[in-house]
Amino acid sequence: MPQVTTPQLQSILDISTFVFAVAILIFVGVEAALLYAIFRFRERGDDRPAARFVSNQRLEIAWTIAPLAVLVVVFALMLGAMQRISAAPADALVVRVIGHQWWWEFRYGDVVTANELHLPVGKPALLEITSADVIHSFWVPSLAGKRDGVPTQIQRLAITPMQEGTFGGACAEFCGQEHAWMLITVVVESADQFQTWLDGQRGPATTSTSDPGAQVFLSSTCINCHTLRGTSASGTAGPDLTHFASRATLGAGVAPNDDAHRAMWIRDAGALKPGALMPPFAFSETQLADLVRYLGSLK
Ligand code: HEC
Ligand SMILES: [Cu+2]
Repeated sequence: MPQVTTPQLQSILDISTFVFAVAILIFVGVEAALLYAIFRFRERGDDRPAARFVSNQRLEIAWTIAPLAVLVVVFALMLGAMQRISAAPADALVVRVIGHQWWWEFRYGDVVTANELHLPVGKPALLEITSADVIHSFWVPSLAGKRDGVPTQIQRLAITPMQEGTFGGACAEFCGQEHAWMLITVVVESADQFQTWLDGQRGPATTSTSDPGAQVFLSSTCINCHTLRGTSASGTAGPDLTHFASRATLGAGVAPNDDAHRAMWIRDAGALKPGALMPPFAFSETQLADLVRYLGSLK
């Protein structure tokens, strides 16, 4: 059986189980009628067309009404389930989820982060899913169903996580070359841990302009595409890096977030993630080392 960790998944499982049970009943009923007809009438042994089918108005009405009734019931139950998986109480935690080629932006009010979604356990969250470019699809199978991120539209997905832990997900709509490396990490933690995390993300970058790594960053084109809150870097084409080092991976899950991979990423992001929309950089070894260390300090 699938692991069900949210009431929303339970709604989906309930309706699937019901439809499956109805399908089994129909299958058994139809097969039974078939076998009955074969054995009950086998001695007729008669292949005149009229003997094979004699019109029966009552039967015809019945087999028109019965499937219709089944579909109406399933449709009504489904409307209820759709409502339950996309609605949340007014005090729910609202997170704006924006798909980009090929990474995820998460906005908690004015707190902006990427690729790693944090949620407090036991509290309803309402994701408002959209896209900055093409159609993406937010999918974390252990927490909820899929929901497309469509440019200019907002689609809602409710998640009430009931278990702490780290849950993996992915973009589920083919969105270009790096679609397969557009992973999602969801960290479900206690209310206290979540608040600590959120407060940490809210603060400005731990930047001292005298840091040689900060100088490399702020004097390069990095600032056109990345934001470091509290500095002049305010680009939005790439992930907000204000608290980049608090994330476990880089490039939406393509590599662990450590010094070696940060260096590889800056030298040539396309070597780690072919097609990534970040250009390669030819820094000197010292500049690169300073930059990598600095990025690692952005907790
Ligand atoms: C043309 C825009 C552009 C420029 C210039 C640019 N980046 Fe990026 N950067 C991106 C994009 C887009 C991504 C996301 C790529 C992906 O995951 O597919 C990214 C991702 C990153 C990441 C990984 C972030 C994460 O959360 O996974 C780091 C670190 C990074 N860039 C650092 C830099 C540094 C340092 C510079 C300057 C030397 C720089 N970038 C210059 C566009 C840019
Ligand atoms: Cu995508």
